[in-house]
Amino acid sequence: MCGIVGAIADRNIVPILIEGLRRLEYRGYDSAGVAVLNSSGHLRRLRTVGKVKMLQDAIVETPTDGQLGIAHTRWATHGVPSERNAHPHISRDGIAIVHNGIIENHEELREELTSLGYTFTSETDTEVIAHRIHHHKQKLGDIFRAVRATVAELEGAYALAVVSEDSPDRIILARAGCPVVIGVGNNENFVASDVSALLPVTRKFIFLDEGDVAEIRRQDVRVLDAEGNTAHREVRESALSADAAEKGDYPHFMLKEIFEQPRAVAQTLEERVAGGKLLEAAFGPLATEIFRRTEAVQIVACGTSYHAGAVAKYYIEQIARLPCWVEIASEYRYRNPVVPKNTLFVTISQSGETADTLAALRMAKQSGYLSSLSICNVPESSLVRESELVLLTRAGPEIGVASTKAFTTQLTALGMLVVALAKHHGADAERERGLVQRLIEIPGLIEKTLHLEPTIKELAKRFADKHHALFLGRGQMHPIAMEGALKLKEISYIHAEAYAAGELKHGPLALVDADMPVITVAPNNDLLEKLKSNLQEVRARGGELYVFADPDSGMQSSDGVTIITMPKHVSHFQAAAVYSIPLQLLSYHCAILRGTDVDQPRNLAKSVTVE
Ligand code: HGA
Repeated sequence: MCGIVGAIADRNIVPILIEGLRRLEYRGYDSAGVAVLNSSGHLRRLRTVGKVKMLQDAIVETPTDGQLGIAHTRWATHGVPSERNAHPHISRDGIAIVHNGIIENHEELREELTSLGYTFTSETDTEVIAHRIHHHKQKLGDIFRAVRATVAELEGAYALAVVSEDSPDRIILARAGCPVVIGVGNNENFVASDVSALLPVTRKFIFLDEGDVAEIRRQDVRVLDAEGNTAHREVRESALSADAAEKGDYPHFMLKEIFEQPRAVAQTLEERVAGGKLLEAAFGPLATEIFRRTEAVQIVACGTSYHAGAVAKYYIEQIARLPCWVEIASEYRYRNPVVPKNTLFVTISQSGETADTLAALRMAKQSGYLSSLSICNVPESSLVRESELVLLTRAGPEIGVASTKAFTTQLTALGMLVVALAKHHGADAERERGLVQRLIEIPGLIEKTLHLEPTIKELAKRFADKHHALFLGRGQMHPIAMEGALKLKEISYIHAEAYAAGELKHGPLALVDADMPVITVAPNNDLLEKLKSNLQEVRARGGELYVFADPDSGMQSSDGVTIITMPKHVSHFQAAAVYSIPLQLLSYHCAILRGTDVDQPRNLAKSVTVE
């Protein structure tokens, strides 16, 4: 995924730009570039394909320094990864821009600019923005006003940083659908797409709102809102650790990663939803045509990713009204499946190197599927390279072996897939807007749920000496119960099983007694009353019940029944991600009490690259 860094200071800013890009590397990219205003007032641009290290080497070879500049790591959406498509893009008379996002009306704008005599040197959607700014600047005379006139014409999503040779004292920024943050320094200011890029130089940040256009100078920041009024945006202090691969103040990576989920989910949505719409080009240039033709979906994955897929099945069937099947990769790859016409093959993997999933994809490519889509956290992985469509989760590096933020970002990415499929199969713009809004609310709901940690820590004391536990759920919460049981097994080594609550009476009820805690997730959905009956069956056999319940579920704690109240207003489309949080916290605290190695549980590896 693209990253932006910019700086204006009284010192050479090139090392700041490079370090910033390096810190954004985990997001994935294919090329990198800088544009710096040198001491003679000219923009010097360097771009390279590959790692930031290549750009660093190019800078050593062609010494480049200056006190104002912008830099970019590109993850191509329009035009192949190449030097000429890498950002910054330049227009006549020394205007340079870097851009994150997708401009949906770029073809129209390109045609108009071509007729005005502009020459294009790249295949990107971004280059139209550079020329458009130049075009407006000729009439308006000022770079800030030219950027404002340009963004008014853009459809899609963007974060922009713009510099101009004739304005050597400022960087212009704009945001719609993609984040931009201003880093505030002493007699120097910075810009980035993510605070982590700027942590070595400042802890003070101003977050731009949707539609804002801003300019930063050495000693000044000016922001205009979408209506063109001067806007006051608060300066906030970041509590983030300067090193993302450090535990910071957390005792374990797993706990840190649990608490990173609001941000990870929000990042997964960035650039992909804007103005109540899903920008489906984020899945790849062929996405629209493929989703239009999709008549069924086959999902294949392993472990936690399989559980994310199992949740998606419910949503794909209920919301997009398409048949969907989910299977464990190690089983799927040795079957000889019959593939219905126009079936989309979806793989899910954190690392993108999971051997069974990769083998399943390779087999599927010979089996007559419509197309392949991977949902993955590692942009350079084999799964991503070998799939036709890709949607990257942006969880950042996940170091704890037990997956947490990778899971909720997978659910988010699958939520976007559901919206994309629904759009082509009957959902109107109103429905799309509603679903997109539900997705956007998930980070806030997770944040609220994380406040339950002290309660769950206390609760864990009642589990730590148990040998077995049963997790129950119904509908899309059944896979969440499975994920809860997997987490508890993985890190606390307590044997745990998950059942669809309606299955209890067909066998597992025989296990229930006072020593078998039964954990249930109970959002307020149309299966709630059925679930309550199943819980009565447990209680009648002396089982201890722990229920994470919606405030409107009507359930209350009583003898042998502990109700933990979840945040209000969690809708059907949000419940899976939100209700997985307390189960992660519960397994974490059980593991702590049992003294296990939380981040590296015995016998397990993070990326399962063997069969
Ligand atoms: N559309 C631009 C930027 C891509 C991007 O933001 N990726 O995350 C391009 O293709 O260069």
